[in-house]
Amino acid sequence: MSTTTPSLEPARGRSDAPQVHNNYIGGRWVKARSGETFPSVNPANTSEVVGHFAASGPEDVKAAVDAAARAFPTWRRTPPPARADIILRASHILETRKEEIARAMVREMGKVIKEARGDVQEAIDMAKYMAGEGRRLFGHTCPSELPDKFAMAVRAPVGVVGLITPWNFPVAIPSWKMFPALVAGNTVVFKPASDTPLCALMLVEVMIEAGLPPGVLNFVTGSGGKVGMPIVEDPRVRAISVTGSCSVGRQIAGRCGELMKRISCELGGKNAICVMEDADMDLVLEGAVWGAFGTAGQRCTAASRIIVHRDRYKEFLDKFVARTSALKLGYGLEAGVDVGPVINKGQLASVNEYVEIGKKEGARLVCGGKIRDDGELGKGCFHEPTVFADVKPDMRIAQEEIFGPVTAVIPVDSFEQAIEVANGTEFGLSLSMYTRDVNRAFKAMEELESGIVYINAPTIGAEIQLPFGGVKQTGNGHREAGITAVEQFTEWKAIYVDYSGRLQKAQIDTHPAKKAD
Ligand code: UN1
Repeated sequence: MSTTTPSLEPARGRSDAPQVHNNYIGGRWVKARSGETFPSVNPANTSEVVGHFAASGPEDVKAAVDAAARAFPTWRRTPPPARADIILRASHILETRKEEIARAMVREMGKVIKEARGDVQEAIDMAKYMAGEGRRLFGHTCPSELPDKFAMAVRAPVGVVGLITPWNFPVAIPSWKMFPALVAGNTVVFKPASDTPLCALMLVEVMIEAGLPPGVLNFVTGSGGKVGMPIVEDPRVRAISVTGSCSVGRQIAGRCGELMKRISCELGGKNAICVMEDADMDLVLEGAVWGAFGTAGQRCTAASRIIVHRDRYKEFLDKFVARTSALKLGYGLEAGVDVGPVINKGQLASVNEYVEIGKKEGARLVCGGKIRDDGELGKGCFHEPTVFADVKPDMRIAQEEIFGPVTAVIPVDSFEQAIEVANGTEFGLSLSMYTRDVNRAFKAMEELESGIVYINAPTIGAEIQLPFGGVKQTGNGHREAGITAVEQFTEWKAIYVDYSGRLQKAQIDTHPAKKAD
């Protein structure tokens, strides 16, 4: 393994003007072959350019896959604990740069500073966990049916893997994929969302500084069509891990199916908090506001439905609306701001369209509902935190992922009905139950159809040591994080060692023919 570590990108930090940033391929910062760039802007003030990034195409992807394929044999043979040492160093560098990266994240993605720090912390946590994985990567042994024969299953890396990541957790989610992929011995081509390339680039810088050899991690910015799909198509890329919208996920998964390629998808959610008549209302309110409007509702796990027992419905609604209308919208670096902008103008229009749909469907708009185009807020993509009441479970605003600060409050008459409504969407990422009844809590854990269940906590707040992912249309059966994270990035190899010195036939020698046969 080469010990030379390439320097940080030379262009960074030399002036106040937005920098032009390159791809990182084979240990070098290189321009897109086209020579073109695209801007990344601040969603709280769209006239502020955060940086310019390489508008790459298939030829850049090819160069990145070439580099990853060249680096693979050496990286594969590097002992996992040595690979893990680099990831552990990355955790320390992330700790040192946490505030700087978090502040860049607020500028580029819009979430408020406290949450941005949490996003970077999630990557630090993941780095520490995956560094430990370097000394586990457990396989298993089992007895052979024959004497003098040993049986075991070990993990092998898949090869070159393509990571396609979203903008809503622009450091955390790449880390969920990159760290397990690397510790397991794969080399990586990483395409971040075009709304948050700066955050992704900072993570790449951290990995370089931590000592990752050239070619092991390659970074290519650009559109899904010109960069994402060519990564999927390249026959040398053996696995794809994507987090994004259902339509993108379906397109990629479909193509990977045809190409017989490993694919793990983490897609939409229509998560719900259920509030039973015995719930602690203060706890519910705090959780519901955080679950629905944290990250301006732009989490796969956001509580976009709140299902409330009719006995507490009015009380909940009045207090929830009061708390929601007190939330302060604004730029996430300013003190006292609770909710930032949505990611871009397209998303703003889409959120507002759902508000119109909700009104037309006959849901009662009780809070918010408007795009803010006044004053400072008018410079960015701000949408008021919005609450619809009296929502029917089959309305579109109760079925489709909005990915913005809009939540639908649905009254129900019983615990059983709450569970039925909670389960009644095509998604199954995160569901929550507020109750003080231990029997109901356990029943809910059993009956809620989702990859993540919370009791007396909102739908957001997953920790990296447990599996993350969902059922139904949320994904295709994979889980990120925790002990499951390495599954998508390793192949099982079953190994039999026969030390008997003779040919032993499984299934046959163990059941010799009877004399009469
Ligand atoms: C996402 O919603 O896209 O559980 C990821 C949470 C965070 C991760 C969310 N730890 O809300």
